Amino acid sequence: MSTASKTQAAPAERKVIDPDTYFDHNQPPANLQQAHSAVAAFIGAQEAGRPIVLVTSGGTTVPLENNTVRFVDNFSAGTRGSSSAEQFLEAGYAVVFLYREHSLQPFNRQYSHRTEGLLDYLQPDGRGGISVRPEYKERVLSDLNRYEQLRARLLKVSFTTLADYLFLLREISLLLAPTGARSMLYLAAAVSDFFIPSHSLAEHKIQSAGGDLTLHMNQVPKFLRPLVKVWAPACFVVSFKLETDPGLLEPKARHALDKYGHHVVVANLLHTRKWQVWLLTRDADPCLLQISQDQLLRGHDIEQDIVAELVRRHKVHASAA
Ligand code: PAZ
Repeated sequence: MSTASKTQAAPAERKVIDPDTYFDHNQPPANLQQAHSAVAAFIGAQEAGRPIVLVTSGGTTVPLENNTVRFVDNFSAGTRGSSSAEQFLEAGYAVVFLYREHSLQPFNRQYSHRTEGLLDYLQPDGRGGISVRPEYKERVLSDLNRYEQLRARLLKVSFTTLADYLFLLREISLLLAPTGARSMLYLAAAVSDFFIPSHSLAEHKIQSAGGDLTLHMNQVPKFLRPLVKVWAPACFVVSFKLETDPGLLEPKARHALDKYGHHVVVANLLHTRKWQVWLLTRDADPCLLQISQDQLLRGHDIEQDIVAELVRRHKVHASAA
């Protein structure tokens, strides 16, 4: 069989597999055991009653080859997740931050993925050491103090592929389950809806000598269902819904709420996501959260408003449990 044809499955093979079958047929990430131990120890170290949140952030990749040279990526810089993690820390939460490797991270996000790199903030101090350039000093010191104060309540775990993400999501959800309503799952990562099953993956780099490449991708099983019903049934679950067609946003968000029975969907449109989102629940009208362009320019992140509102709702949920 040629490499190119190995990446294609005949339409007749196409079916939606269930989550258990997915885990049976895909490889767990190399950091799964280490993440299990670190998250278990982190949860165990939190003082009684401290709320805990799992924040997922960044996009998953879907490899086209086992020895991966090419992959399909999902859009997300990790701004939403990393900024939200900061807000949860400020609100007193312990945060497990499950993020796409090399995407934005809490606090450090202000100093990466910009025109300036680390070295642009620094200068030799003339005595063989380094110092922060005077024009950045105030900002760096304030961010550093904030980070130093809060970082003990932050645990970071990274993923790259869809499979990494799903294995880690299941593992961390199962570890959080015994903490019940005290924990929130805040699923802001952009997760692929399609993947190439491992048995159809090319082993080596797909060669161009064979001409055009046609990809056939299967639908990813809906993991929110077991997450809500089986993995972490007592936790407060918030999912995100991203659309580009405004007409689809509310119906799709409502459909997710009805289908999975979780607590909140945060709905956003690609081009307005930094200043406008809607919080949807089963029994109320959508709650619009919006900031002005002026607020945005002055450094107000909409995540401050999203997290404040969710913290309020989580408290209600936890006290009713
Ligand atoms: O990471 P970012 O700030 O660039 O984008 C955030 C987002 C749009 C990925 C997030 O708000 C979101 O909607 N996540 C879920 C995407 C989905 O529907 O799969």
